[in-house]
Amino acid sequence: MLFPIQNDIRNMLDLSGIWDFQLDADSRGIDEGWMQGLPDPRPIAVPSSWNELFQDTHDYLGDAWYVRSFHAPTSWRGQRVAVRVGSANYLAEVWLNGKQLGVHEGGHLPFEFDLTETLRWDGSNTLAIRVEAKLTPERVPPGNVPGGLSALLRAYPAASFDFFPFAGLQRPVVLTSMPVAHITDVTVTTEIEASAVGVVTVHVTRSDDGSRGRLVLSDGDTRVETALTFSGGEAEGVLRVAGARLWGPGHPHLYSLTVTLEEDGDTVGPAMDRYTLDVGIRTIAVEGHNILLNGEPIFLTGFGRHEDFPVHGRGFDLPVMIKDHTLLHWVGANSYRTAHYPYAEEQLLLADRLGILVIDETPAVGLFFEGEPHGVETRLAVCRGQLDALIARDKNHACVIAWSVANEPVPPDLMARMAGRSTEPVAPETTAFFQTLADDAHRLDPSRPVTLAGIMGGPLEWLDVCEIVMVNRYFGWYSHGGQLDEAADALSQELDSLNAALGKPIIISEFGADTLAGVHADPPTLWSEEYQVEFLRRYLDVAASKPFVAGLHVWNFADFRTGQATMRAGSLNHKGVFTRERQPKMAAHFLRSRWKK
Ligand code: GCB
Repeated sequence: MLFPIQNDIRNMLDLSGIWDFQLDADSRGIDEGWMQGLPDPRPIAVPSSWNELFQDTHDYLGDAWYVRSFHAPTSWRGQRVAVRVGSANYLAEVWLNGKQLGVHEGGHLPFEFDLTETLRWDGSNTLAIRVEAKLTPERVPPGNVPGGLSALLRAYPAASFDFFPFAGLQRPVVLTSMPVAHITDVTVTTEIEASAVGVVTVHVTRSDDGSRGRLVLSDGDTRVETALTFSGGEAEGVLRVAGARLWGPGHPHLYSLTVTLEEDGDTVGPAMDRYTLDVGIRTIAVEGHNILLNGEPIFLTGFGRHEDFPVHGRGFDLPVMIKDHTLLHWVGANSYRTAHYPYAEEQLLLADRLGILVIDETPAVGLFFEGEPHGVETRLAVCRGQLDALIARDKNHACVIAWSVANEPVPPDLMARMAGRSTEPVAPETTAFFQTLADDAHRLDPSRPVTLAGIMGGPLEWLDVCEIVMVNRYFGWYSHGGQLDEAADALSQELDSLNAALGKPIIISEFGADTLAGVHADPPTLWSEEYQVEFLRRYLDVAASKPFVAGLHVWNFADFRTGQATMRAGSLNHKGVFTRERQPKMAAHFLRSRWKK
């Protein structure tokens, strides 16, 4: 699904603003016709998560209704009009003027419904979206899992993941218009030939059976174009850029690619549809222990992040995006992982523009394998759908260097493994689960490597389905607390054995210590700013001694909201090197001193 744009042919109307909102704890809304208007609404901001906005919604995850009215511009008449929702966590049902348009499952990827037949042109339209975010074992990510992470953390709400299950319409809701005969998809891949020729291959699909189109790639200095000839709604064009300026951190050069559909005929006809996107010419590959960007090894410095900020929760927030990217540069980070779900598309557009590398993660966090086999099958189907939608959405971003298909899936005998009582191989059907996801990612996008983040260094079989190994490790926090030299030894040994077993690039994709800003201790003790610095110093030093470590992502960029739990002071995970308000802890200055060299 193409990101909505406004140009001379396509239009968009952002429906962000104040909507009517009402909780529906007893699920009465459908029977009582709330899709036509709410009986007792209160105002709410779209986009935002509802949880931190009102006292009575903090932990509420049941049904809630959003309703607003709008007029469609009459100049759009005769066009294909759709409504596109950037993110509705978790399940959304949409009505226009009382007619049900459809249902969408999954909280962090966009969906759209065609309004062309339902839209009223002679008056006001009523758009209603019912959202609910119940935590259930078969959803992705899951919740209320018996014996899961929530039981371990004893967190409320009982998510099986360590971040708050923010609910609501969290990204913009946009009306789009385009011609009935339009571009349906664009897929760009780039290669570099000897003597700096950038080869940009563009695959375009369209909704009609027209035959003619055009590609233009330009950056102000260079302009390359080629005609497209469609057959069966598809065409491919190759643009060769001599002396191409490559994309990468420090030199995020972007070309602008415009795809135009032209009317058939003997002469070049008028444009029927047009779509423009940014293209960075770069390659990404894995060779031995290295991740190669444009053929050169690259070492990742950066963070796991979250979309999280006071008051609006996971709500779309451009100023915070700019602030975060500014701080990434300030601290010397060249990359981040979209832990633990796809982020807003605007974040990736910024990363393209600023030269930040992104490991793009699906919402598959906290997966588990106990229970009914059909439960596992249901989760696999949801994971596959989400991976498919993620790649469809983000495949053209230069910044995206890998797909992460899961974070810390939990093996059935985790407790025994934690206690060192089990080194048994995992059941082959569990490995098949991740092999299916890795195969899907490779099939959908052969141009990028696949990775997943293991839990406590394993299981090896799962890590081995990917080209890049990600390890989340907390020696010195969840174990070896206060004993950082022992923690560093344990880390060193584990990295060596992972390398011996897998022989792939390893990213330490999470490591960190909860730290209360302003708490100081000498000697450094748990929760103090000094301890966080010393903890990070050990990991950076161990990693520097292992040539197979290809990157370090500190957990976390900023403190973030999570469920209420005895291990989570103030319902926050305090492993941020910045506070939730984006003020630096000592650790941020320490990282800067190491990464800005
Ligand atoms: C992890 C998880 C992350 C948690 C983190 C922690 O391994 O991947 O979601 O927030 O540990 O702080 O416990």
